[in-house]
Amino acid sequence: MALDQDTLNQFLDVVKRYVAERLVPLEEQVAEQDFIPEDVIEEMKEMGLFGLSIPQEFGGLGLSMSEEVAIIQEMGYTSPVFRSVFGTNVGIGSQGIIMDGTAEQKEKYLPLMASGELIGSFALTEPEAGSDAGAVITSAVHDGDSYVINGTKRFITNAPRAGVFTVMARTGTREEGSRGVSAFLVDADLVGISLGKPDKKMGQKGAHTCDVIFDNVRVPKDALIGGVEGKGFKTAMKVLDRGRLHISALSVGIAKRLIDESLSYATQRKQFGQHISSFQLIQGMLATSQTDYYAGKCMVEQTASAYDAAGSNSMNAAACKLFCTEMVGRVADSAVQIHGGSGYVSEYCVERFYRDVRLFRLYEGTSQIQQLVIAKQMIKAHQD
Ligand code: COS
Repeated sequence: MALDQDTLNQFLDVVKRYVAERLVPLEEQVAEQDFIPEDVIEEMKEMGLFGLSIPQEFGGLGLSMSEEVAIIQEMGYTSPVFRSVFGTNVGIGSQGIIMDGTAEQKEKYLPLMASGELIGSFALTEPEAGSDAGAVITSAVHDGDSYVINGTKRFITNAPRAGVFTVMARTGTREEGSRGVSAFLVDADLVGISLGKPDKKMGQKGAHTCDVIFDNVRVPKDALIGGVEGKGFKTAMKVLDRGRLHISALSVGIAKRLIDESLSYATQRKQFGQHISSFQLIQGMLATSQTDYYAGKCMVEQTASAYDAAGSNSMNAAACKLFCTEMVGRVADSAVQIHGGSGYVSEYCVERFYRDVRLFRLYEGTSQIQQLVIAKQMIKAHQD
């Protein structure tokens, strides 16, 4: 544990209050304007949220995985776009450096990421390489003391705010597959980098994604993560293992919010002369959602605790992501159902959350990719 129990409890309390008093009242405005006010971002920086997982020696809070999932569950109680602003710094935008970066790379980037001064973005997906992440065609060609990067990355979260991209690019041949992929730290202000137009998304308004285009972008040799070619795919997979647990915790937090919204509505709304919460068919939906939520929470906390004790377990991280993201989809669907016609209009937040949570079954690996990861590990373990 990075924090003693009292300090962790206090921090959890601060985040919980901040979510309830500051962020929840802003949700509608952010969704409508597709924009998070700068002062909120500044407040989140001051709270240390950008550096949750970054080691203390680099200015972060250095939280353990168990501590991180506890905080992220609290953050899940509000619109997920607030978490998204700092989420890449905590996860996919910084972890490549933390896990595999050189001492110089850590020194250069992590303190700025921990404070939130620098936003890190993760650039893996391409127009033709989504689930098949080992098939990236963005190239990085060695040229003297530099590499020259060319290619297009797609759906890149926080790209418009990013100061540095972790870019997975091919240094080897296509035939080498994932073994020919390397990871680079590419500063966003380099000549040759441009952004596509903002993606028009189904939900998560306020969180921004777009294409990032690299046109003959020259980066120094020491931009290669860890200084070794051909390790980029493995770096990406390790980063995603951790990210999948983080997204699972977020899903659990949102499920809790949706259940509370459903309970509030069901205990106030009257039909047939009674509160609808007195009807067993409504109770059935509430009870199933609560059971789903509790199962997800137990899974996430158990997997995070095992992560702290023994390191990453890809199969269990994928199982958490598969279960928790599907679970929050079911809970959101029931929340809309419990709200009846009101659940379909934007006056009630369940309609927005229903759209927001749809993303979780897609990014950081679709549910089907999680199934593949789980089955592959099962079969391997059986054969070993
Ligand atoms: N940790 C460390 N190494 C890993 C790993 C992990 N979690 N997963 C795979 N590897 C290693 C393998 O051990 C293998 O190493 P060797 O080449 O030394 O044998 C190498 O990486 C290739 O692994 P594998 O053969 O399993 O790769 P596949 O091409 O079959 O792809 C999937 C595996 C499909 C699981 C991967 O491409 C994936 O996760 N895709 C989804 C990508 C994704 O989540 N995209 C979201 C965008 S980011 S928001």
